[in-house]
Amino acid sequence: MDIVLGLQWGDEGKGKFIDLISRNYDIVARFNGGANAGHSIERNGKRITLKTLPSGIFIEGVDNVIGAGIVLDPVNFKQEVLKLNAFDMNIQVEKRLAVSRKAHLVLPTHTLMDVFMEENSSYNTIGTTKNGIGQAYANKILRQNLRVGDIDRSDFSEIVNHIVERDYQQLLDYGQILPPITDLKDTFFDAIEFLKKFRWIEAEEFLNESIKSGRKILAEGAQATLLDIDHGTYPYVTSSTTIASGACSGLGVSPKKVGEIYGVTKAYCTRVGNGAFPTELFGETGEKIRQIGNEFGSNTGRPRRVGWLDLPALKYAVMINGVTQLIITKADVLNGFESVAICTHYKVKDQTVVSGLMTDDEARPVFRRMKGWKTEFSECKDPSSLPEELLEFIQFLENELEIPVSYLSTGPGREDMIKLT
Ligand code: 2SA
Ligand code: MG
Repeated sequence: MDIVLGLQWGDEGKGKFIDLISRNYDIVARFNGGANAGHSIERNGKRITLKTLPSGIFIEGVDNVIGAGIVLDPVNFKQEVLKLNAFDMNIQVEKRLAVSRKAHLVLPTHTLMDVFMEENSSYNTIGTTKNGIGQAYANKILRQNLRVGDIDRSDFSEIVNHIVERDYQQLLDYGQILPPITDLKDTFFDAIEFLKKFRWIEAEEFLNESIKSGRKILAEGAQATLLDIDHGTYPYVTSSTTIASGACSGLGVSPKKVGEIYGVTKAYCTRVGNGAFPTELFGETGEKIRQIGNEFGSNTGRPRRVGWLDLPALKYAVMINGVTQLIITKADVLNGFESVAICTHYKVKDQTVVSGLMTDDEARPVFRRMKGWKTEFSECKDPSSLPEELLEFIQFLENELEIPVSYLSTGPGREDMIKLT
């Protein structure tokens, strides 16, 4: 099993990379998160954003799996599937997807509670995607949640009604203005009926049997390393394990079965939501990168914060995940820049820090300026056609991180990806 994951704060272009390489695999499996993901893929010049569905869904012959580590919102899932089936009549998600019976369900009140907490927290507003992710995982940890397999229980509706009514009342007591509870329930149970059309499986059995019979699995990470619940910029993180070990726990596959770990990074940094971002750019350059790079949340449309590449954070992410190959995306966004910068280390008081996550206000990033590159990327099809300055940028990262850069993405389409090694 190989793993693809983001090394920054998400939106590194994992979906596009997976879409490219998934034809080399038999199975693509999502292991964490849920509808908070926004994996954008271009098809015939049109952009489609996947949320809960794995990014292998476009490739005929690839089995897609939603693993136990996922929190699945049936309502959101139904909308996503209908949209995708309408977008491409040949896909028929039902045939290409199987869902773990152990995946957790997001209830409508989880989402409402997420919105309430975001709008009323007095001390740490996270800037969530308001998809009820934290609430669903919290209830999972409390051992109070329902899973896909529970839908078969005779008392399933009774339990859902109990939880939803209880939490709805709590939100009313807090003074929230809410949609009618009957609407919430009807939409939810209708989406549950829809979910019944899909194959529910013991995903860990299926995946391990597949490995035994020589089939190749690609584990697809959502969000990214610096948003990991344990190792990210807590509390400004998501609620799941986004790192390589999350692929093993979220899918039920042993670490012994892991091969390549592809880490995806942009040539610069972005972040949506609150929390530390020491290389953030506030002026004209930041705005320019945001506009050229179309740095807006793919589902929520939120403007993403933008900054220079953070090498200490990248080293930390490579270490935590055991990345074996680096993928650099969006090099084209910096095309034509006179110079680009990379934060090589931090000064914290009189200390120098070369690897780690800087959340300390006193940490001062120290930048290395490098000459920018200028080329016609549409004409660059192999490494030898890349501008020298960009090759130097890549070489610098390879030396510092001690791993090869195996792919470089130079545009939004699947064909805009150059294999370097
Ligand atoms: P949540 O909703 O509880 O997971 O939010 C917690 C933090 O995690 C961040 N987060 C994300 N950051 C970048 N991209 C994400 N996915 C979408 C995208 C987001 C969108 O690909 O564009 O459409 O805005 C994602 N999902 C979660 C979030 O910003 C919080 O900081
Ligand atoms: Mg995204």
